[in-house]
Amino acid sequence: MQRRMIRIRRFDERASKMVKRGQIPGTVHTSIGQEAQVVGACMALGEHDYMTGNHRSHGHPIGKGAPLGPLMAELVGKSGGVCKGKGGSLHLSNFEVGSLGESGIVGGSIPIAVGAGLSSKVLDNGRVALAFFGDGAANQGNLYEGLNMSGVWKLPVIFLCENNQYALSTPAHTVTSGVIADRAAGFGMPGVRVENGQDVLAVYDAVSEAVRRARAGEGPSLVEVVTYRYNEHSEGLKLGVDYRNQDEKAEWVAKDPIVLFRAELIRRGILDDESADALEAEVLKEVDEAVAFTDASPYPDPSVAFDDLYTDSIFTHHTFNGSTFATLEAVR
Ligand SMILES: Cc1ncc(C[n+]2csc(CCOP(=O)(O)OP(=O)(O)O)c2C)c(N)n1
Ligand SMILES: [Mg+2]
Repeated sequence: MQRRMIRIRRFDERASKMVKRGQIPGTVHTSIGQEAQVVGACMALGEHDYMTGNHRSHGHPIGKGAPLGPLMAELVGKSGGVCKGKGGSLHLSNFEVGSLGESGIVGGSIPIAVGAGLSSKVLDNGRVALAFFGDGAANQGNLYEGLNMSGVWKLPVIFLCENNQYALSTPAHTVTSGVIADRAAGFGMPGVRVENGQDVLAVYDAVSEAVRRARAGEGPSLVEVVTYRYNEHSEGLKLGVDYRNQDEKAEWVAKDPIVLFRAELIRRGILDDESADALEAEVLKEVDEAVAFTDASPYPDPSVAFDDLYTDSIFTHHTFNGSTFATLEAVR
């Protein structure tokens, strides 16, 4: 868990630098500060389980154990990337670790996870599907259609709300009526709120119970994890308004999930200072190697620009990559 949390932190820090230097086109959305929520949820899943993400989703495949090189190459648009460089930061999928895809449409990937859950039920293959989405997405209609349908059919789906308390510059409490987790009751399923989303074990325990239920055929669950993003909404984006109270931010930075878990591992005698530092150094090396892998990978040849792309009238340009592939995989 600690290794994967550090991988996410260092990978996203490097990606942030690279995007500011123009080495990654567009922008990237980091999960810095949210690592416990990401890793706790991903590690509660089994190797063959599915998950879908949103625009903030490099951390999800890393949390599920994916190697860093092909992910970094994808951000840069290289042919060695997980989507051969055509997905980029916002639309990558990584089937090797069950990541069916991200969507740049807020809330867009929730129905994909429901579809994957339906495929598991039809095929009776024991796989569960977990949809990651934000507090902003929690107010999209897609979620309620997904909760209802998966509740009626008792699908093995986990709805995982990453409540980092902001959607861009909008504080969640100004646009959210009631408690997100409590909405599950309206669909006849359990809703759990993990107040300390900076504690990787607390997240792991809550999601593990939802996974157990789903696998046992007891149906879906909604898990809301309260967390905080330390960086801007997306790297290089200056929103021009001071929408976050700096004292509030400092409070959450003081609850850094990686620092907290390091102390816990040392307290339990699983690591000592030396081995904890060694772990940090190993991960930094992995990130350097991921960048070297990316540098060595060529850009895709223009002749393959339209290979591996599938379109459907219901998809916009945003969902070209991840979601469409995901639907195909679910149908298969
Ligand atoms: C349907 C839709 N509406 C608006 C946007 C613009 N947008 C991109 S990210 C974002 C905020 C999403 O917030 P949240 O769901 O809480 O996720 P977070 O960025 O906090 O992880 C918005 C409004 C979009 N991409 N898609
Ligand atoms: Mg949010």
